[in-house]
Amino acid sequence: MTRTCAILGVPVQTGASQPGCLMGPASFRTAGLAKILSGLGWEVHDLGDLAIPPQAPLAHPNPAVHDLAETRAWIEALTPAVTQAKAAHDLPVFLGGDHAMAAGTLSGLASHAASVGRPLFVLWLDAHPDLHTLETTESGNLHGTPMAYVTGQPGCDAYPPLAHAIDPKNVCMMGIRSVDAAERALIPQIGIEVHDMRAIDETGVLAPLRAFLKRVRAANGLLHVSFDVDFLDPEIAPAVGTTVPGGASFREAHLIMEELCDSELVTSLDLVELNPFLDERGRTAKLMCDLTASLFGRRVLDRITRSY
Ligand code: HAR
Ligand code: MN
Ligand code: MN
Ligand code: MN
Repeated sequence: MTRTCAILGVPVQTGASQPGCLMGPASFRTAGLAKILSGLGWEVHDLGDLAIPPQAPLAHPNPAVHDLAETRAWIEALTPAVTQAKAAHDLPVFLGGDHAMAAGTLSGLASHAASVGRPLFVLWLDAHPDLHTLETTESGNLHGTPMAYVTGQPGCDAYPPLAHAIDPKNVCMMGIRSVDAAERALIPQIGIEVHDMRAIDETGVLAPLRAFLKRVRAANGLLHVSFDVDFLDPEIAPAVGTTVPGGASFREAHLIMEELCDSELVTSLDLVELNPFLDERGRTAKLMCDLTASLFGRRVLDRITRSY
């Protein structure tokens, strides 16, 4: 049976410090994402771009916080749209937009997971854990907050009330290499599994990924992958506002996508933080599309057996 994939554009950029992520969905479409996925045998439904109405400013006790009303509105618009997109398609792809988008996609997916009675797992590919609350963020850039919100941390009550929190023990982070003090304290406290770049250097990506996928399978979980462009090394992916040196290589990233494909466990995907204004002749957009292709079944040679 043909598997269906939805594409939903989410042109949010107010969570970042500089403009440009607004053009993310257009850049993915220009790079031919829909055609690539349909070429791999998927039935692709492009749902267009989500929008929010203009917002009146909303103040927060933390004076660093900016564009709070916009992020709130995106979460409110996304939550039902995402629940619906997931209910109707095997593998919806949410095109950011900055990573504040994940506050809405994960809130919507958690509701969907609750409605089908399965736990939601999250593979978070990022240089950053995005674990700030609205109280701890020093930059005030709300793309640094989605993981705190969706795991139900106190300090996010200026966001819409969360119907279903995600268990932090069901989250696995890879690629992490820029962590602020408040986030550093929170990680062991809530028990998120974090494989920083040093750990990746030591073990490679495959061993920790397989261990996580084994847990997802044993729990009959849904698996959401949240892929921040800055997970990748800036040498291969320059189109992001928050580059951090020492990121994942071309092959490490493809290997993760290939293994995810073989696992057949992935049920939704975020592609976030692409800032086309900073790209070089579309190369980051093209790379993100090729990585997505690996997740959707592009391969050099067929493999017969799963390796775990
Ligand atoms: N932790 C830093 C801050 O809060 C940087 C956050 C950057 N976040 C993203 N998404 N680019 O991962 O400002
Ligand atoms: Mn459809
Ligand atoms: Mn991020
Ligand atoms: Mn990041």
